[in-house]
Amino acid sequence: MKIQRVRAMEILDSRGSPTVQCEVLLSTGVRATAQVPSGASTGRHEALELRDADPGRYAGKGVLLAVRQIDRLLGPAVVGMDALEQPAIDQRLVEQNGQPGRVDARTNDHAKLGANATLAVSCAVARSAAIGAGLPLWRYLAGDRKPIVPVPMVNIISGGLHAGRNIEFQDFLVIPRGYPDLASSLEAVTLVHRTVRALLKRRGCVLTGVADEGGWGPQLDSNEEATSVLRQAITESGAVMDIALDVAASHFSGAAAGIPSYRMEGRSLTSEGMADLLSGWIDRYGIASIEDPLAEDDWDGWKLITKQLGSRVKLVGDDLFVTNIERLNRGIREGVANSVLVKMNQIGTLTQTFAVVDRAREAGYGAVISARSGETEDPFLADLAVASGAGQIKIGSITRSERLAKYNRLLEIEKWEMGTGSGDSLFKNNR
Ligand code: 2PG
Ligand code: MG
Repeated sequence: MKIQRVRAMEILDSRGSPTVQCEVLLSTGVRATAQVPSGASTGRHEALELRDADPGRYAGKGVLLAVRQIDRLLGPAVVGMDALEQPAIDQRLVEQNGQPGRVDARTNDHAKLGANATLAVSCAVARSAAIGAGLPLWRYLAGDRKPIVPVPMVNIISGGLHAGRNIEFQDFLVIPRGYPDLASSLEAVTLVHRTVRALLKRRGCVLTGVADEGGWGPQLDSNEEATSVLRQAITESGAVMDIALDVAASHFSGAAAGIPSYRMEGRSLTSEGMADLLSGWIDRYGIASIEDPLAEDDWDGWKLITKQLGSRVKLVGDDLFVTNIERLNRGIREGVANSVLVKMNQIGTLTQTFAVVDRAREAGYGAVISARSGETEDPFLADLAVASGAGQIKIGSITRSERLAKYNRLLEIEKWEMGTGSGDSLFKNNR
């Protein structure tokens, strides 16, 4: 199945910002597209997202340069290759940076090309290969891995950069516990989402809409208030849920005399102070998972918080690891965190993404496959999550169709495509 033509265009994402769509045409006539997402609370160590910086278009956020990279460089570099050879294709894409070497074994920030350009090609090639092979995308991507319908962690209340910095913490999420399948767990999640709205209204909060990922973005007095409202809503709705937080601490951190500090609610906390604060919430509110409790370069703080809380909760590195195998390896070596958030566009190719999930599994770390705050209607992420066997996915809330495209695809995989023997649902083991 030779790649015959690759082309790209600029489209818009869920925030109305430009992003990249790529189309791959195979010699067999199969045609497939893929669209890439974009973050707002991005980690400093993420691969480059190439934007035009032309103030005359989309306030500098146009992606015509990335489109041109595909049309003129990346596309021609993979034309003639076999679409089934994903690792070789991803390696060829990365090599276009002028940095030859194995894709899966080293850092690569896609400095010249833009991870938005390489990822669009990588995903469009995979999708065309799956179609050509006559397989569902998740089944094609899984290879030897055991596919699993993941448990979602679902955003209900938003803060931080996704909700106008109303409160500092970025995501207040729920993880359904004990439901027999994804369908029934999502039904329970929608109840919690609605109950939170009712509770907030009772408290006199004005809700004029939803935040970037479809969760509520209320003006509350504190981060703890958001956590407590969420717990109350879970109880009132009769749902069985754990709470997960994405503190996204990099985005309100600083340093005083070289010592990391966290400015929240009018005060400044040390890394130890953050660990103590969160420690007190774990049992009080039933918290099972905390993402980025500390900043992306606060390795000493992370070591400490992992010692203190690592046996009680999942500690997930997002800005910390940025889906980069070298940073994950450092974490594993130094006893930092126990889970990794996996975002394809933080690293730029599918092969590198899978390498991180596989490495995490090998080291006994958890992995959560994650969307970005700026998303498209492309459901690729759902298939990736199932294929990876990671067992957990984070897509945002259960409103807004760029999110639902993924949830609905997962429902479809669960209901129609995962016949007995072809895969597994984590829900069976999660009761
Ligand atoms: C995160 C993501 C998704 P963003 O921090 O985990 O919630 O946000 O895509 O803006 O980085
Ligand atoms: Mg995060």
